[in-house]
Amino acid sequence: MFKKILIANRGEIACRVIRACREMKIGTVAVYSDADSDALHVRMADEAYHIGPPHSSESYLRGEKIIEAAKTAGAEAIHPGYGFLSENADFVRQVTAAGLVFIGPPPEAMEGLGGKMSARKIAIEAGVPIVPGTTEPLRSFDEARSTADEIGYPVMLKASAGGGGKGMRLVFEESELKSALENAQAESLASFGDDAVYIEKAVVRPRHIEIQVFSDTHGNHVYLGERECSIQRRHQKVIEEAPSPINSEELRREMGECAVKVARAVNYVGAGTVEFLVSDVDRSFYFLEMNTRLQVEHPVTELITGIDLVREQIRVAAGKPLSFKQEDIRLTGHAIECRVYAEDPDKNFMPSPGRIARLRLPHGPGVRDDGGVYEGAEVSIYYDPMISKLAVHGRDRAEAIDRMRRALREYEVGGIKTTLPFFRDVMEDEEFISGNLDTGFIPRFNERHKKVEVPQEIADAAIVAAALAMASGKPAAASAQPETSKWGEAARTAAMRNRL
Ligand code: MV4
Repeated sequence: MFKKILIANRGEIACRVIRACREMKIGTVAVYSDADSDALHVRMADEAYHIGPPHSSESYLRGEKIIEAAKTAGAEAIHPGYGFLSENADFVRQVTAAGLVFIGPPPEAMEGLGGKMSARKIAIEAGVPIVPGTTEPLRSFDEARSTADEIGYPVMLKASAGGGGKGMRLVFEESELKSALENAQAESLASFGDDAVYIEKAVVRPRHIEIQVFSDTHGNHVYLGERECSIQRRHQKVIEEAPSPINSEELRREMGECAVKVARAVNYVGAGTVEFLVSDVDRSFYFLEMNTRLQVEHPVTELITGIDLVREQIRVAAGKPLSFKQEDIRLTGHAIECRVYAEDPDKNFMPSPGRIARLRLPHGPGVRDDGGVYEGAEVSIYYDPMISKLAVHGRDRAEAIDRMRRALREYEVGGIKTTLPFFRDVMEDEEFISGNLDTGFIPRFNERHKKVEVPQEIADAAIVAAALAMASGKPAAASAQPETSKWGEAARTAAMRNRL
């Protein structure tokens, strides 16, 4: 077993990995930029190495600096956390070439699953259902038109190099297709330097449900239940829960077995998450992508399985077999996680950096706060504004909601704005409590609470446009607007979410 591990990350996930190492009696090495010299993960680690200026491209993304720190410290392995270099196959190769162990999957698996097109092909090969559509980028408008006729409207155009919804367009009828294709290609080129776009059947009112899988170096692949991640804002998950409110043993087994097929197909090693879209109409599910890292929302899976996923990552990276078999997995109770961001819900969730003048964390039965800050800490402008994840566990979903309400009441943050008030409202919301969730939840919630997610003038126009389009029975007005305008973007997003 390793004697010392370097954590190539910051914030709450760095603190999380340090905790697992401490319990395993493994020494910990933190790395930090100028902006993080007083950060919690630096204070918690046994030793810490400065790796450069605040901007990630000069620090947390500089693989050679991280490897140099690991060698100087005498660390045998590097844990990447999530984000930064956690899915960078070249970094994995550099770590291995330096004689160190990367705590994560092999680079080949990372590369095979990293591209949307190759991932879809792997899923097809593995006999896992994908959304009907192309597995190669569209070569012409005519091909887009004929494919759309074949699969039927509505269709979704997606950037092959894309992620997080960038370059994605929902198209309800042929008249919108040409402009949607041109704009998806333009946005993809601007965002990723690659204008390749493919087409899929649009899954209407989809739930985003993902399966946690774990594989070791002895050919074992196990699924650890599912997570419901349908409550997203701008394609960022904000509330996650396990199990899904659907909570069907059969669906869990079918999706879990598909997730394991994908992992086995690429000789996966470590923690991975297979994302699916699940139609709320008939519960059909479709492979979306596989994330080759530990996810932000891993705590809800840990709470219902009792398994420490970070400890398991470290054991597997050290060559040990998984400490459980599929038949050992028992899901107990229900867990919910709220991602606490330093953002102002009354100002369109814009970041609210600054000094945390007051911090009172919730505690007590079934409450877990994975945080990366302390009272007096600075929330920096340089990094993702998530300051912690508040997770709760109860015997069932109702108890978990009650516990989350109680924890949110106890949670106090002063000096900066946070998303805590938003979560307090969600926990009282009838649609949320019903568990009938889909990816259109937040736009509908905002409607009910008269909060808009985009600048006021744009939001009002977008909602009116979508409402007029709905009233007229025509496709969302947004799609008739110049797609490059912010107005069009906002209207389209609002309309897409309401119509999916
Ligand atoms: C879809 C979809 C419906 N049909 N693909 C969003 C980004 C990436 N995670 C994939 N996403 C989706 N792909 C098809 N064929 C619905 C989503 C989706 C979504 C779409 C619009 C607004 C919010 C969303 C949140 C999660 C997933």
